[in-house]
Amino acid sequence: MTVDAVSSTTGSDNQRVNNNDSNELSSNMQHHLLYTLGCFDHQKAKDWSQALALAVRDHLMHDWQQTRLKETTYETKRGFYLSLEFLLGRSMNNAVMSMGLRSSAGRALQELGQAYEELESEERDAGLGNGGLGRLAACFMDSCAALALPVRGYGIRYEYGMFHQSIREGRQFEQPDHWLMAGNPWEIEQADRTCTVKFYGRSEFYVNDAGASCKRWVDTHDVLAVPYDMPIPGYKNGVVNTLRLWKAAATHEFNLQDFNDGDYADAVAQKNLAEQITMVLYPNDASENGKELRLRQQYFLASASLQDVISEWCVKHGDDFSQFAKFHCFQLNDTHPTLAVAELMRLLIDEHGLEWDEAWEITTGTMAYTNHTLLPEALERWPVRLLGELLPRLLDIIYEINARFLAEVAHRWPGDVERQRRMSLIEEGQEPHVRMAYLGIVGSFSVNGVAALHSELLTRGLFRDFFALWPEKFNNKTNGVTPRRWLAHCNPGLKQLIDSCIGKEWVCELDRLEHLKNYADDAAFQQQWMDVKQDNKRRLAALVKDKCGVDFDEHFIFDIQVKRIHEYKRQLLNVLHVIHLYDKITRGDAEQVAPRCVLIGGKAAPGYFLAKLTIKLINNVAAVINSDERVSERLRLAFLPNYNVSAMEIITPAADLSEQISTAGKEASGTGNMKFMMNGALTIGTYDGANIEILDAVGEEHFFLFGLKEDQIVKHRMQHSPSSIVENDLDLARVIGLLQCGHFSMFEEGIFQPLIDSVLNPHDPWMTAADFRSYVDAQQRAADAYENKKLWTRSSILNTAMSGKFSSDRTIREYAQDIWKIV
Ligand code: 26Q
Repeated sequence: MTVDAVSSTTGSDNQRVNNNDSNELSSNMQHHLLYTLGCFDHQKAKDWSQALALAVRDHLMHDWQQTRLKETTYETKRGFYLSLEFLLGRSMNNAVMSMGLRSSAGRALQELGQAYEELESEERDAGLGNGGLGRLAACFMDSCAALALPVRGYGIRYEYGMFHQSIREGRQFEQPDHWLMAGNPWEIEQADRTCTVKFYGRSEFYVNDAGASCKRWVDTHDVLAVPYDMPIPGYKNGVVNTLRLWKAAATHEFNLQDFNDGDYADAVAQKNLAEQITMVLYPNDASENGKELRLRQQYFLASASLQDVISEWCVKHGDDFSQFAKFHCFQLNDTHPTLAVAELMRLLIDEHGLEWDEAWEITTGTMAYTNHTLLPEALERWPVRLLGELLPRLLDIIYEINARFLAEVAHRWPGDVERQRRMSLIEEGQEPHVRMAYLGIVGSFSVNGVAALHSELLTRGLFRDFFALWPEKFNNKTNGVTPRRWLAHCNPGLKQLIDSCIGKEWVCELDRLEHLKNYADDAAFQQQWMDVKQDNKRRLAALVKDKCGVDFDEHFIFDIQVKRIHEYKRQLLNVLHVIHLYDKITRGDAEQVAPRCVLIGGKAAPGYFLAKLTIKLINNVAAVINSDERVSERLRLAFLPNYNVSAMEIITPAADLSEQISTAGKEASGTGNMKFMMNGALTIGTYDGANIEILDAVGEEHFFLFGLKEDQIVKHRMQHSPSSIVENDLDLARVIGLLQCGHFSMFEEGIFQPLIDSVLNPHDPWMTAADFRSYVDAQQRAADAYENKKLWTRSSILNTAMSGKFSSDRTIREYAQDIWKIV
């Protein structure tokens, strides 16, 4: 953009208003209001919001075009991030900040009688993900663009994203999230890049023109994949990368055929069947495992994305794939897109005439797999029967990959049949299954975990046999989060304070935050730091009041746990502690209890009984605590409904204490822990996932560590005896007693018994009783520490100062250097 001679400074970002930008935005908004949106009068905030989005989008089109043109010159290698989930949240602020338009947009809107913040909050979250894994993909896209790396995301354009959660009588209810209802100004349909994805049919032998015997996939039911592109702007660097999301549509031929046969109704039904594929995001739910529609989604993404990349390649190189691996790398976000391994083989062999060995070299030279879980029950397996029906040609290929792989195992460990059985891609049994993680490992040149402990546990446990065979494939890439969204955008007060001390460069070089250490003991700076936190706490308190009707007092410690509800994450342990505090206060020990507001939020998978019951417990306990005046002077509890990305943007800056309390060895990494640390919260946490690296970075004095470690858990498991723990711990006994006697379920007798049983179960996999005492003690240390505001603030500053490692820029640099080899 040209620089205008007359500029002034406004806005929270202290950016200069560029009058050209401001005028351009203004006239483009008015243009879009009338010509694109057809608003003749009575424009509502949502209309202005869309008009603003379209005007901002116009502004980045030129950079988008330039970035795209560079990609297809094949001068450099490119990365492709394949993921069933991209949990983007809102796009507006990201785009506006990236292009340095915040002040200009503010001015333009002001002159049109609108407020930027209000329009920003009109945008619906793109909730195209469940939680950590999906949000990680979104942070990664942001970092790739910020680092000007040629990386494209491929995902699914779900019509319905993550469900909306409401709470009635303390229980979770799910409503569909039709986020596209009012249109999505950030997407552009690219109909001319539509491709066809095959399903069903059968594979047959035939003899090709050269007289060779080949296989092909015939009598298929085809579905169209239509791409929708979303811009991913880099932070003030002129780069705009692409996130390409696929929508399923019925093929024209299909309809025509049936229409011509006179079978109108059937044709329409077929159309629906095809379009079902991208209708809804699956919640991460064990009870949903093995669903055919989910498999169709996975293949749909893998096939469409690979075809798209290959067709771009062929424009320049025809069927010459000799250099293909030099220019492409596919990162598989968990096993969800791992059918890509078999699909790339199929495309290269069946559609482009390569020999097996050549195709295999390309496949294993371009695929890289990331694992995100250690829970054995979460590892994906698909029934062979289902694969054979839905994707017969892929099953052929998987069998062939397995045969060749097992020959390699047999060669390495002659006669070790048991090992072959263990490592086989096919799990034998009544109903044989394909082990998707093993397909990912065998078909990739790189396998990584997402935190140091997690990666180590993978090679020691789940993937031990594969590590013995190919140690060089395995590596760690500790997760990170984007500091643009998770500090600069969500915490403008802190951003301004940090900018004023150490300059603005930290936004793209987060290690620079370490300079804040020099201010950690500065009384004036500490006061400013506290003031920002108080403001942020007031902002969250208003949200809690609005959504939960609970009064949060910003002078209390804000103790927060927000994440998916799962037994291993132990929201239950948190509630047990809250009940313990309640018990202490009602017993007359109030003076001993430091004033505390506890906030818990998160969605339970719709079919996950104990997770949903935990939500009910939190709400029932909250109702008792908040209505008892003796207690509510010191203790408040609220469950925030419909926790999502936008809610997190208000929650993170307001936290004093971040709850990261998973059973050691179960949380692969965690990323909420990083967002909280960056915003100056202190962590109360177990020795698990990335908590360990947070602890290492900030030091034990500024972190409340508790609980058994992973190796202790393994040892302790055998003799775990919750009943004797309860016998020897009066506090826990009283908590269980309160639950048991129905104190929190007055008119709902016995409803919490399953939760009580889970704690008292000697085989409790989550070891809740075992960590109770240690947790309560750590909470006491946290409460005591909070009494000394200066020391607490010092620790808070040091947490932010030492959070540099947890920028996703660092993570992406590591992917780019070590795996993708694109820098
Ligand atoms: C599987 C089968 C059928 C339907 C859904 C799923 C499914 C969907 C989503 C399974 C798993 C997920 C998501 C997993 C996830 O979010 N894992 C988290 O990944 C984060 C990023 O690496 C880590 O920080 C967390 O520790 C990990 O739990």
